[in-house]
Amino acid sequence: MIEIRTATFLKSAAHPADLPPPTLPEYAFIGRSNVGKSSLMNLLLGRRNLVKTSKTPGKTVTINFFDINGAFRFVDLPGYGFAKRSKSEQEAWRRTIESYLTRRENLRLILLLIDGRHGPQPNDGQMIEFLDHHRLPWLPVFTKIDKLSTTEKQRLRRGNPDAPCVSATTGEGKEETWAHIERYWG
Ligand SMILES: Nc1nc2c(ncn2[C@@H]2O[C@H](COP(=O)(O)OP(=O)(O)OP(=O)(O)O)[C@@H](O)[C@H]2O)c(=O)[nH]1
Ligand SMILES: [Mg+2]
Repeated sequence: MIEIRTATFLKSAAHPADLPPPTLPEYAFIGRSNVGKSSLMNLLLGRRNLVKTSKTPGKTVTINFFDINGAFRFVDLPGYGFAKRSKSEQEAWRRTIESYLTRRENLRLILLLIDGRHGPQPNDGQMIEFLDHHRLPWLPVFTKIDKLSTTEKQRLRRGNPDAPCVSATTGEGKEETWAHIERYWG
């Protein structure tokens, strides 16, 4: 597992023009609002509250960049499926995210987080179609597995042998997720 020497907030971008220069490899986290993106990033980085988490879904509305070891970046993408967003806000979200995902030459891997209790939802399916259509490298990650019974966990793992199952609460799955990320290194 990689040693995290420094992990710092780099910048927020609301528009494609605000993106930092594509000078370092990026690993992006995407998924429904409240699925646990920010919490997983904090777990992987061993930082309690570097990436802001919230009980209120839809909190992250910008693309947030974090510099790790001056060597690569974690990218927190705003969650989808947040019902209270207006049509025009959803449209702005879609444009910003799609432009980032399809035009970012330094994007190495997209971690698509799925709630382990519910499995993929229709909007997860749409995101997967989008990622596959653009031939983008992505990895499913099942979250909140501390909420699953042993039997449910076994079933999830058997059905998805190549996907990490994680809990930001217990730390389970941290090393497994890093191992996957490192396969897309460089
Ligand atoms: N039990 C449990 N709760 C979790 C876990 N990960 C996140 N949560 C909780 O789920 C809520 C949302 O977590 P966030 O990490 O903020 O989720 P997010 O995907 O970043 O949400 P948005 O930024 O709003 O899209 C918070 O109340 C977290 O404490 C987990 O592994 N287990
Ligand atoms: Mg978040």
